[in-house]
Amino acid sequence: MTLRLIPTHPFSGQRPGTSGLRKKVAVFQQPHYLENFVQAVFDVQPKLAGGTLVVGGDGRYYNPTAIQTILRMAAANGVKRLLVGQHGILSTPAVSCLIRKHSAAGGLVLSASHNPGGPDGDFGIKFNTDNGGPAPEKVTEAVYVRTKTIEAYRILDGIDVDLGIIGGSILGTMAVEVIDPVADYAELMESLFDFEAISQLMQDGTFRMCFDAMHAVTGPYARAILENRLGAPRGTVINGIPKPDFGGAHPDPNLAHAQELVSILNGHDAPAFGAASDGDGDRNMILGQRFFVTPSDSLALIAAHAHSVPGYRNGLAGIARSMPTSGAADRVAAQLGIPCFETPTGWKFFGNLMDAGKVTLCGEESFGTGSSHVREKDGLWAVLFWLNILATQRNQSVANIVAQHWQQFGRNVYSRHDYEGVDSNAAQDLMANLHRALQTLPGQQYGERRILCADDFSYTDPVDGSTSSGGGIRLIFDDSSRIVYRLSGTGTEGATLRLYLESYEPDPTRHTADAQFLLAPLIQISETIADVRRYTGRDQPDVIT
Ligand code: G16
Repeated sequence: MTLRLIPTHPFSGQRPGTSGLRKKVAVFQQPHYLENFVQAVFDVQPKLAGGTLVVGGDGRYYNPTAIQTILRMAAANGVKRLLVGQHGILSTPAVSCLIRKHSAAGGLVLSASHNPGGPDGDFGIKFNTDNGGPAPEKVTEAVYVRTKTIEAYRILDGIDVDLGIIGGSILGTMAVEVIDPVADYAELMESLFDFEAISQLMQDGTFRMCFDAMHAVTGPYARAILENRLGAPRGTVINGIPKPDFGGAHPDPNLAHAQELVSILNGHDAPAFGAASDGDGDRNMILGQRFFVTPSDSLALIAAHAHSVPGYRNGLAGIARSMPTSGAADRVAAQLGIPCFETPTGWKFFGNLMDAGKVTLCGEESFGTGSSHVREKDGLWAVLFWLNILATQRNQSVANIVAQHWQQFGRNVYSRHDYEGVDSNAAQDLMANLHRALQTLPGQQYGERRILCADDFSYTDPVDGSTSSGGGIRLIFDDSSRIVYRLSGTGTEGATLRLYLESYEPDPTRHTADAQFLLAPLIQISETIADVRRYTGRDQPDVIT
């Protein structure tokens, strides 16, 4: 095998977004495009040479090609040991679990998460550091800076590694281990949850659930854990075989894209519990019979019930949520007497807090929930947490559990409106306009509400003092309701405008009303202030969650 130094030229736009570098497949298929980015990672992370690297992806189109390239580049860049999932499959939380368990120097995840796949779809790559979490901004920026001057990359010539067979081989001087993608992760889950109680629930004859893997990476994990270990009947997991194009669907577990699951849970003779996960297995959606649990409420509920789950019985150090996530978890934290941190959007901002032992649970409105068991959000973990709650609260429906929670804490009514594929300049103009209004908005009255403060969210990490700005425009009203405007950092076409709407409803007689109905006045205010329709050219959002 020959080590080659291949001359290359920099590509513009290789700056990682909210979660790694995401582009159309065709962009990644350009000669040297993937290689440049990977070499930049090796260049700014010298400890990968001589260390262990974990590699895997969500099974999407172009994964096999990219993985073979990365294997040869890892060998050429001096990686000592490389762990790769069988068939290249590893969910994002499984990568995090493996990095931590095997003291790896880092991991590369090949995924564009919930974005569609296939030849015309999206591809992505992200680097996770030795704590198992997404690289922090100082690392992603260093990678980006390196991509701007790169002149050559290192790669071995050679034949492909057979990823179909579990076992070891040697590539150059690097040991390659093709591993069972599920085993270590499943063992970790078993250490956190009461599998005995959950399997009794699964087999008591009255409880039924449905898990939609959306043709993505969690299929093998969910089958192994829910069906094989916990005894849920075969067929509990639907769409359980990962497909390169996710069956032509959008592997995003929300009300708009997980339609098959939603119709099962809304249908006749619906199961008691429904859940879905996304392309790379870090997101989750939780449903009851004809009932949707918002991710913000799910975080709050998980926090409130943590004492009944074995892995969390000793209590929570604290909770963290991204800024646009509702304040429901803050109310639980206050009652538990623990801190609640508000971070920018992006799981990478939770890493320091977890490493420093300041928080145990983290969550985001974007269908992400997780804990310090790994350093990524974790879809199946959230599903198992809910199953553990249901197993200890037998005879309670998901809707009842949430209703009781609202009765105790009040309801943070919440919704996100997305305008996708908007003209980038128009979206920038909308945000710039809001920026200019920040000084004049406080004090203004809109119907019964008055704006108390308006800002662009910025964050100082309490652990290392690093700062992050431009987190989104917040308008906070005197009745503690809130509007947030933000541009997504994960889209690959035009801009996606996200509008986050939240109000607080203490009155239990109004708790069952539809969120869009309760938020209607706030939605109107958000339009009046930002002129969303004019800038986006749309009459309504593309996706409402
Ligand atoms: C990623 C990040 C999350 C973030 C989400 C949405 O999730 O890991 O922290 O909340 O994107 O980000 P944005 O609003 O910028 O599109 P995933 O599941 O796509 O990796």
